[in-house]
Amino acid sequence: MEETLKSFGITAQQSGVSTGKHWLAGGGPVITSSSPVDGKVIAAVKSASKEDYDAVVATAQEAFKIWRQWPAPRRGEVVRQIGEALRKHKHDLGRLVSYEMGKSLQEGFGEVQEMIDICDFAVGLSRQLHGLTMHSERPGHRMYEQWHPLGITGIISAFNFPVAVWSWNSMLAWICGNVCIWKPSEKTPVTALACQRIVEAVFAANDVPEGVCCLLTGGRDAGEWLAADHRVPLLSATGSTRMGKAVSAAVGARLGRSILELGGNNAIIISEHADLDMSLIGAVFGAVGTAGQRCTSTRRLIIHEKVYDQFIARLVKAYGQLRIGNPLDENNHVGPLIDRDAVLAYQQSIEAVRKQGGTFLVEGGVLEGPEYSSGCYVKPCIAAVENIYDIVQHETFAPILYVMKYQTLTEAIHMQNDVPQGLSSAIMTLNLREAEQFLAAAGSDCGIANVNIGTSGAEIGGAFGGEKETGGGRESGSDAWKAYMRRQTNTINYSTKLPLAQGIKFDL
Ligand code: UN1
Repeated sequence: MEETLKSFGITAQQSGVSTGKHWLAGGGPVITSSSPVDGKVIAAVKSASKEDYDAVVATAQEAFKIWRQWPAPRRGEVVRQIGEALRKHKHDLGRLVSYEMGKSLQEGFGEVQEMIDICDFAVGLSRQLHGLTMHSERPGHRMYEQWHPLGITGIISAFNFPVAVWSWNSMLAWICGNVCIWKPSEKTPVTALACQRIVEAVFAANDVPEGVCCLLTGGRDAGEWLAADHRVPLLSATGSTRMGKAVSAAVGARLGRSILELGGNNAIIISEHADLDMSLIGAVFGAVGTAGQRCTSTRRLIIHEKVYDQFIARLVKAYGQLRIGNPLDENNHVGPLIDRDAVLAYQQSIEAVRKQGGTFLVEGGVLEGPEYSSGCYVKPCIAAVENIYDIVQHETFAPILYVMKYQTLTEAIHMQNDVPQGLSSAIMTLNLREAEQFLAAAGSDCGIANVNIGTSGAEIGGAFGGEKETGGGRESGSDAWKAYMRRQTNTINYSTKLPLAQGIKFDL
């Protein structure tokens, strides 16, 4: 890994605050990043002080004055080059993601691929920031709308997708003409340093002004500075519902804008008409992929009573075949949890499941032995539960899968919706009526609803996000870009009169 760090110019003692050109001293507390893979320290990163923060914001404000005037396709060309650079660094960055975060190497590469994909998407979009034209009710008038850059976009990202979620936000924000200040998770600052280096090189080669791409390593304080700061018109935050509520309240108090992408409690309904082979892969990958630490991870399976026993038998067998261990070894399916706190939360949830009446069909537990010396490796487990249990209503960021039975699809949809979160959902069925019922207005209440696909692994082309306690924000594809711009309605009078709207007469 040392070589990988060196290739990104990352040292063992490193500042984590950058304006895109200069690295500030980093006067805040030192954040030590250690790998959940083997418990070793990767780097000690100096975080931002309030003075660093103010310096970064001041630089970003100046940069915005210039960057907003670059034509959007020219900004897109810079993002195209970032995509090229990411292609070159895919292997190294993917490995670093895997090592610092603990997801499997395949998924580390997949994460970098998402970044490349959003770059490509943003390049095309840079020529398609379309507004509408309207017909004015007045003669000799033209009405249309334009989308203008907004200003500083703050990005708070989570440890589980330490680089991809930043890229969804920043690539769109940049082509939209905004400047970005990124506060990465304090659990994964090193991958953020690597991304910053990659972007800095591309920006330098294109004479992009200093301050368009800022990195602000820090803890909760740094997030609070961004949330309270009226100089930051938009704050996009990914993380827990608790964090999102605090961000939303602080940004809302100053009538700023936020994009929130918070917790999920995602279910797959497995119908009696499902292809069970397909359902098995979807369910297992959804539940154990990234060790259950995606916001889209499958937390609940709602299974038709006619196929319940058969499917559970296959599921239990599949869990028996899972290989848990070093995620950099491609033979392993499941890596570690992010840290020991996460292990504790996993253990507490298992305890709560038992207390509330759940029965384990596959037992969990913390793995021990030299290969698991970081103390972060746990066994994916399965519990038969009732949807209404308090613990089932919560998102535990760990590979704990809840299973439950249903009789009618209406009942299954009710269970699927009957949780506080509303991110991702899926139905496995070959029956057209069932699929359409699931997707209809009275069907899934989630931001993402899939048929014959699991809950995780969304493509970047669609808008990503969810309802209720998931926060309501949308990032990534479709027209999510609109949240990063301000809309302006323009009415132009090219007649020789000044007729008033609504037929009002006002003669002097
Ligand atoms: C997240 O877990 O915060 O759909 C993002 C997925 C990934 C992104 C997950 N494309 O699972």
